[in-house]
Amino acid sequence: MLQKTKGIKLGLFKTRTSVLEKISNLFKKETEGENLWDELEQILIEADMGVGVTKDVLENLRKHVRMIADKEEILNSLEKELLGNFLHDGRSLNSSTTPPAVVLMLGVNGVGKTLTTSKLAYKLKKEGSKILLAASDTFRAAAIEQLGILSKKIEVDMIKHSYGADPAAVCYDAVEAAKARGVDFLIIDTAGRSHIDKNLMESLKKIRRVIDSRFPGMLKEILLVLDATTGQNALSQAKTFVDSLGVTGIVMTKLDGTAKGGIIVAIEKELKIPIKFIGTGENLEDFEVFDPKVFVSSLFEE
Ligand SMILES: Nc1nc2c(ncn2[C@@H]2O[C@H](COP(=O)(O)OP(=O)(O)OP(=O)(O)O)[C@@H](O)[C@H]2O)c(=O)[nH]1
Ligand SMILES: [Mg+2]
Repeated sequence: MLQKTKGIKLGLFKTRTSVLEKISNLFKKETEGENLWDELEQILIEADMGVGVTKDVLENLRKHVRMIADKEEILNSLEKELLGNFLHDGRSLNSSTTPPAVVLMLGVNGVGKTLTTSKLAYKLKKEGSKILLAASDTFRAAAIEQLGILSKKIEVDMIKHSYGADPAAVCYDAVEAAKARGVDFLIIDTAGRSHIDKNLMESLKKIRRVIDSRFPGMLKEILLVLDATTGQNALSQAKTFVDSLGVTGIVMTKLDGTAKGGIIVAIEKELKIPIKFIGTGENLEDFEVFDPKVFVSSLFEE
């Protein structure tokens, strides 16, 4: 538990120091009245909490706190208000009473799908589950090799075809193999490309169709991987995936690389889809189940 908290705290280092520094400066400058509220609004927007969330949070805050007495008071109240924006449940990974549970990883290029696929596999394996990976990114040269290296590192088997093969055929074979081998979770890595790429969307829809029609009920999770460093762009990308493919959960990666970690709040509030995991670095261990309470307290704890 202690280690988990440390993970997210370090991962949120840039966001936390930026937000806290700016709030400290407010009090050093002895900003008062409307100016103080305006500057606070600016701080939350700069952390990428989004205009909607920021307005709601400050409106509620103003109802309860007429005069901001000190920094502590503001931090405590902000913590409470931000927490109110998160969903109450549905955060754990969907599994299956009749395994395998199939987990499909989606996202535009470079967001961290392949590394996240391996991080998730590694975590589930350490928890005692039997895992199989599928290299369904047959589009990018070297994608199969990249997942191959990671799968060896974590000692998990991988199903692959060759470069250029039909991604849905890889998935079909992988589900058959997962059934035959008594696997608990089959995790499928897919190709990236720009989200406006029609071919990618069609290819992903075909994967969904094949799994849903040939193996009804087995697709338990469609995890959308989003790169926190892309800020509000992540939100528009997410909407496209949610509308065309359905998404059961979100993984927010690269939180360690941004001062705009507030995007987490904006995404969950706007999409009403649970953020299930976060990535906080390039190591396989830099990955954890997302906990809003820990997130919010890590954000404001000095
Ligand atoms: N700092 C940091 N880097 C990350 C994190 N997750 C992924 N990366 C890095 O992001 C880069 C891209 O990761 P990939 O897993 O290859 O991304 P992808 O979405 O599979 O990319 P494509 O297959 O090209 O679409 C790599 O250099 C990863 O090490 C994270 O949580 N933190
Ligand atoms: Mg990849």
